[in-house]
Amino acid sequence: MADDCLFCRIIAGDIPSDKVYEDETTYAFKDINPKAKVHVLIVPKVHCDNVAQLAKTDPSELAHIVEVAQHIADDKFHGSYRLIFNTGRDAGQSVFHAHAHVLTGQRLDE
Ligand code: IU
Repeated sequence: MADDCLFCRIIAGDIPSDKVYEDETTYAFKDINPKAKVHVLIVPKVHCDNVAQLAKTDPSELAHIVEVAQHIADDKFHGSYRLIFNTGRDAGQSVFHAHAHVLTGQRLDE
């Protein structure tokens, strides 16, 4: 855990969050500034800075995050969803703990 990392502190329960899913390696909670009817952030419990680093250090956890996204979308919107990993400040990454944005719960093709 990184003490200065917001998502590490959320995972530890030091900062409250609206939990959607949790297992041994992964935590998911509602984004505080939702961009869709359902907007969930899925994060690995072990700190790493971004998805590229996660793919290198723990590819099975990255695959697991996709499984969790599918599970959420199966539950909320017949399996359709958008999965986004902002990577780098210039791409809009503002929290430097790897996380997937899952957007679902509504049509996104219009
Ligand atoms: P980004 O890809 O690093 O920009 O995503 C960070 C997200 O974290 C962003 O969508 C914020 O709304 C969200 N967030 C949050 O859910 N809870 C918080 O306390 C903070 C940011 I700060």
